[in-house]
Amino acid sequence: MTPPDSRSGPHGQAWSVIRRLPARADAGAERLHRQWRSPVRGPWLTSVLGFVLLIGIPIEFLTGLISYAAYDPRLAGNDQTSHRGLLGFYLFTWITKPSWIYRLSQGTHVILGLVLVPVVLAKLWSVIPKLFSWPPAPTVAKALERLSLILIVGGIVFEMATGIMNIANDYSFGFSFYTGHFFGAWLFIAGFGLHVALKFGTMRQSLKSRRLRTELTIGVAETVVEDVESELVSVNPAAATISRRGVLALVGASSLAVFVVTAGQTIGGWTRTIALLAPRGRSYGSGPNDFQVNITATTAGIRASDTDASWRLEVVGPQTVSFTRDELLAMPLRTEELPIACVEGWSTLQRWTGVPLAHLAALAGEAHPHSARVISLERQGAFAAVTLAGNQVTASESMLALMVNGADLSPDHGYPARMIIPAAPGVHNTKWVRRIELRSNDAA
Ligand SMILES: Nc1nc2c(c(=O)[nH]1)N[C@H]1C(S)=C(S)[C@@H](COP(=O)(O)O)O[C@H]1N2
Ligand SMILES: [Mo]
Repeated sequence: MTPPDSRSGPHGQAWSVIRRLPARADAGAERLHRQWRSPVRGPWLTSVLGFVLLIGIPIEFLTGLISYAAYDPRLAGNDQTSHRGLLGFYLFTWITKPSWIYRLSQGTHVILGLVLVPVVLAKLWSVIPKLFSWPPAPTVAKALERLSLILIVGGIVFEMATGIMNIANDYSFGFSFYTGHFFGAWLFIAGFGLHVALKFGTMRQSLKSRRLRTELTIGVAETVVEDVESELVSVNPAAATISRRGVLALVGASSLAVFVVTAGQTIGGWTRTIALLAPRGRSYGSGPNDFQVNITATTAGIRASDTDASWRLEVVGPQTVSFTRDELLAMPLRTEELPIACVEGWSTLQRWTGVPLAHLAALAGEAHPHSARVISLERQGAFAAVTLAGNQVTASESMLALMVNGADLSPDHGYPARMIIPAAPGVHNTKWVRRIELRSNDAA
C-alpha cells in the first residue's frame, strides 16, 4: 500500500513529502495551508527574487534620499512636510555639478521602481503561505517577522502605488504625495532592515541549495517541490504548471517590457518614441519649444496681460533692481545645454540662453547670497515659489533663461523668463519668474 504522503513524479520517480506543519497549528490553519499547492513555491525561488530586491531596494532608498536632498529641504519654504523631526535631516547642500546628476538619479529611481514591480509581485506571490500563516505570532522571533512583513508588504504596496500615481499626475489619494511617499519610505525601510536581518541567513543558505544554472535546465515536467523544511513549500503540491525557470523568465520579461516602455523618457533620442507608458516622456515635435510641458501657462493661470511689455523682473537685494525683457536680453547672455529633470522621472536636454543668475545677484548688490526665493507670476500652486541655495545662484551655468534653442521661450515653457539651474530637480526651474529675493542669511 502507498503511504498517504508519498507520490509519484511525472517521470515515475517517487519522493516522499515529509513536511508537516508545526504541531501547534490547528486544523483550520492546516486546511488553509493545504490550499497553496504550487510546487515551485519554496525558499529557493523566494530567495532569488529576494536577492534581486536586496540589490534594487537600497538603490531606490538611496536615490529617494538623494531626491529629498536635491530639494534643499533645509531652506525655508522648500519642504512642506510637517512633523518630519529627525527624518528631516539633510545630507548636504545640493550640488550643481555634474548637471546630469539629478537626471540620472531620479531617472534611476523611477524606472528601477517600475521595473521592480513584477519582481515584487512575484515575491509576494511566492510567500503567500507565510502571509496567511496561523497563529500569527507563536514566538517572539515570529512576531518580529510578522511585524516586518506588515511594514514591508504594506510599505512596498504603498510606495509603489503612490509613486505610480504621482508619475501619472493622479493625486486622488488626497494627501500630499511628497509627505506620504516620504514617511512611507521610512516605515518601509524599517521593515526592510528588520526583514533582511532576520532572513539573510536563510536567503544565503537557500541560494546555495540549488544552482541557478541547473535550475534553468529544468522544464515543467520535472518541476517538483523543494525538499526542505519550510512554510513556503506546499504540503499538498499539485503537478507543476510552470517551472522555476518559467517563473523567472516571466518576471524577467515583464521587467524588461516595463523598462522598454519607460526608459526612453530619461534616455531620450529615438527611445522616447517607444516610451509608451511614460505619460510625459514622449516626443512632441521638432520645433525649438517642442518638448515636454509639465504645467501649461493656461493651467497655471498665467494671463497674457502679465507677460506683455509691462512685465518686469524684480531682483531684491541690498538694492532692488528691475528690468524689462529687452534690458535682460541686452545683458551678457550665456548659452548652455542643460536638462530639465522632473521628479516624475522624465527629463529632457535643451539649449538655453539667458542671463547668469550671478550677474543679476551682483546687480542687486548681493554677489554671494545665502539663498534666493524665486517667485512666479503663478498665483498659487506648489511650485509658485521655491528657494534656491547660494551655490545654485552663483554656479556659472545657472541662469534666468529667456530663450531655448535659439527661440523665445514659449508661454508654456515659462515666457517671459524662467530659471534653469544645473543639476536641480525640475521643480526648481521656476517658470514665469516675476521676482527674485536674495537673502543674506537663513531668515525666511
Ligand atoms: N511656476 C511654475 N514653475 C514650474 C512648475 C510649475 O508648476 N509652476 N513646474 C515645475 C516642474 S515640476 C517641472 S518638471 C518643470 C517643467 O518645465 P517644462 O514644463 O518647461 O518642461 O517646470 C517647473 N517649473
Ligand atoms: Mo517636475
